[in-house]
Amino acid sequence: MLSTIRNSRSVFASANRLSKSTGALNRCNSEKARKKDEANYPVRILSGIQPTGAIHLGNYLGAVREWVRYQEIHEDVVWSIVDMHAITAPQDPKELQDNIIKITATLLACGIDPSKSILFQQSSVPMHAELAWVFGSMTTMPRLSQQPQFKEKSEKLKDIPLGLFTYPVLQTADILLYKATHVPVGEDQIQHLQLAQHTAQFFNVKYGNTFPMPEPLINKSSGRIKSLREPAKKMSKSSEYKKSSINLVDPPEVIREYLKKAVTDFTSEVTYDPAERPGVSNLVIIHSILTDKSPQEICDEAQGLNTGQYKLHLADVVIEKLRPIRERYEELVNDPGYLNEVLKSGTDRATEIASSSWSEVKSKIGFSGGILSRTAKEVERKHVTSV
Ligand code: AQP
Repeated sequence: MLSTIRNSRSVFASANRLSKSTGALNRCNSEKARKKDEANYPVRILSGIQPTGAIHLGNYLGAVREWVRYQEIHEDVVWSIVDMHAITAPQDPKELQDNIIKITATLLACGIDPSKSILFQQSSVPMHAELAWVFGSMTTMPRLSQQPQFKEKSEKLKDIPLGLFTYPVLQTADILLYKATHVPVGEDQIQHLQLAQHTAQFFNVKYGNTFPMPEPLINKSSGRIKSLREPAKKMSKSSEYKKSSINLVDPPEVIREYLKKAVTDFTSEVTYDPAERPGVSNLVIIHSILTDKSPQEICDEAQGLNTGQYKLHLADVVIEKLRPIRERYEELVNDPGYLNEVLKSGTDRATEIASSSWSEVKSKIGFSGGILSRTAKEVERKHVTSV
């Protein structure tokens, strides 16, 4: 059964249908190109997470929980701790280093298995930066200034780092360096993926077929979990409000306190209405995704509870669901030797794949096989003449 799933692309059918419905993606991904891609490139799934803080419920329900599922149904999966992306916002070096180790421990505690996945730290494979330079030379500034994340994040800044502007180019390099065919993304990342598709297409036309056309695997939960303090915004590692997110490894008393303080409204009933009642609806959606029940089922079960009582009930559910992750995390985080070993082995495996793509790119764009091979030929010619 498992091998049938592995050998087919059926698991991606629903995500592909979603991507097909996006006009621009459709243009890039003609059915013909897709079929050709399927023949040329084996399925490889790749995604990343920034070590900008502790993994929260939004990251887990929107991404990491799905990663664990992909790992179980497909053998070629690559997860990256994208520290190079993280430094596009100011980071304290000591904290960044700690976060990388803590995120590694949390991912393993969530079920990422290094024997089934490649898990590595982005900056330990320098070819990400090298390929990003190549792609940066093929990308225009108007195209980059259209990227929504840049617009959103730069709005708040007086001095905008260049890295924030070129972030999507590095993301393109992350994806294409591994010839990833599928990329789990939130809907907010669709345009970044379109840039990766555009770059792949541009490169393939100019230098010959080199990269697959990466397709999004859209998780409907991505970006859906909102801040507990500002329910109009997504739950975020870098929020200025301390009680806005629940981290997977938060102790029970913290989870209880933060949920108790979650912003709701003056209606005491528990209903699901994200437009009119974003605060309580966010709690319902967290509950619903965690328990694999529909929001309606959650509201039906909560009948008779006011929002204050419901928050305490939800806190118990969240604490119990996260307990195994927290306990495993505590064991792992006290074993930095093992965590470093996991990252090192992930780096070795990632480097192997990346080196092959990077040599191919270098040779196609004229970075290798030039001076060196000519010199070798000249030497050979001289040798033959003198003999
Ligand atoms: N609130 C969310 N709900 C659902 N999914 C979410 N993701 C992030 N926030 C939510 C998904 O988590 C994955 C990893 O995200 P990331 O670390 O690469 O960056 P991000 O999306 O910018 O997440 P944060 O927590 O908001 O980080 P900061 O504060 O550093 O920008 C992605 O797949 C994302 O969709």
